[in-house]
Amino acid sequence: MPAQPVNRDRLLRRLTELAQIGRSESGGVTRPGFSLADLEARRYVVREAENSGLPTAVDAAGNLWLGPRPHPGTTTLVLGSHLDTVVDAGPLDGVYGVVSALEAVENLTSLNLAHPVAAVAFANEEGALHPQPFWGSLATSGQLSTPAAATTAYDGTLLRDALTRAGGNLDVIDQARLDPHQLLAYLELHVEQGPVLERECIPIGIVDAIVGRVQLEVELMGAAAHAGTTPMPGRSDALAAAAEIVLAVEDLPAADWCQVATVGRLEAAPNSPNTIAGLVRLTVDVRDADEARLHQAAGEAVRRIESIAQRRTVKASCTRAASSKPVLTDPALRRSIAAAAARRAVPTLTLTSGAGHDAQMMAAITPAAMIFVPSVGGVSHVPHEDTSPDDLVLGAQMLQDAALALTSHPGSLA
Ligand code: HGY
Ligand code: MN
Ligand code: MN
Repeated sequence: MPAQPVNRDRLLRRLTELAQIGRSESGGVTRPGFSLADLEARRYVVREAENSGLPTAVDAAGNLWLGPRPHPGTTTLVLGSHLDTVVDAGPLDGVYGVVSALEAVENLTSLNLAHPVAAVAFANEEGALHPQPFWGSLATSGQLSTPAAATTAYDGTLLRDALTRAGGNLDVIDQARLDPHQLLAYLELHVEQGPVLERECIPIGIVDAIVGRVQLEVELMGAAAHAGTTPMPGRSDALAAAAEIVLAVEDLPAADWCQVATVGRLEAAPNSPNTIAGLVRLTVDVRDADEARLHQAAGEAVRRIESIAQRRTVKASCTRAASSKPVLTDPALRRSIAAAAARRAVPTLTLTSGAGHDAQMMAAITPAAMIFVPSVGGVSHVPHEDTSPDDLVLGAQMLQDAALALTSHPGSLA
């Protein structure tokens, strides 16, 4: 029996409806992991899946499973991405991959396949509120470090409570860990978030590698004081030190330490116009496709931060909040995706992902690969992130076609 094709109206309706959940005044979407808006989006997806007759479940890490879950006696193909977003995000990052994975499971689950197909929305991929990005996929791949499990959010709330509210349980977090013997592979469909596919007028990207990332949390402790009565010499101005640090981090790629480096988050205290800032907290995001370069660059960032802080009599503390290895995707999966596209005479292009994804965590325990669709203007993590409806539907169809080819016969990945 052939598979039902992707239901265009259903796919686009779900994306439109999900984009209303966590909508901010700017027209963007703000659904940080484990936030109330994130929980509302998860409830929406559960309703949609259960209305299609699919079972749903939440594991100990808060990952939301739609359809059959990996289980003993078989190897399951997992399709997934994430529902949580950054602050003021667009309507597609992550959610497009989850909605398309649900669509594929709905269309394939009734077929008599050699391997089951599961869909998963990984918890807290972005780390926008609880600063442990890739939380859910780190947990399923057994890479979560215990200290991270006890973090508090940027708003001071406890991860433990937020996770419980989402249906997870920190005390038995290991139960979220997947057994690699129960997995056939992992496939993730995602918007490219960059300019390549649009520039080359190619509708389908096949990802060959995903860059690695180190995220530092930096705290600068100076001395708050009156802005008017405190002489310039001898100030211990945490915000002035931070300003110099932002530029020193920005300089790392120009000095050939790494591909990109960004200070994206900065909080000053007391953040008052006529008080010298005594405390600044900021984040450093360093990325590279080479693991050694990545860690050398992170080390150089810390060295520069400490040197600037010392010269400005500010105390700096740098902690590594998260890191992800650069990974290569699985060649056999890439060939499967290319073959699925060729069957529909769809042109493809192979490219590297500058964004991190749950696929790079899952690559630690099972063959993993990604399919990209073009991003209008090459932008993402902004409200005007966009992809044409035709490209969205074609990408979902490619995911489903590749999934069907991989699960129709035993050992298809040989
Ligand atoms: O930051 C990233 O690379 C992704 O959006 N989590
Ligand atoms: Mn993102
Ligand atoms: Mn994403």
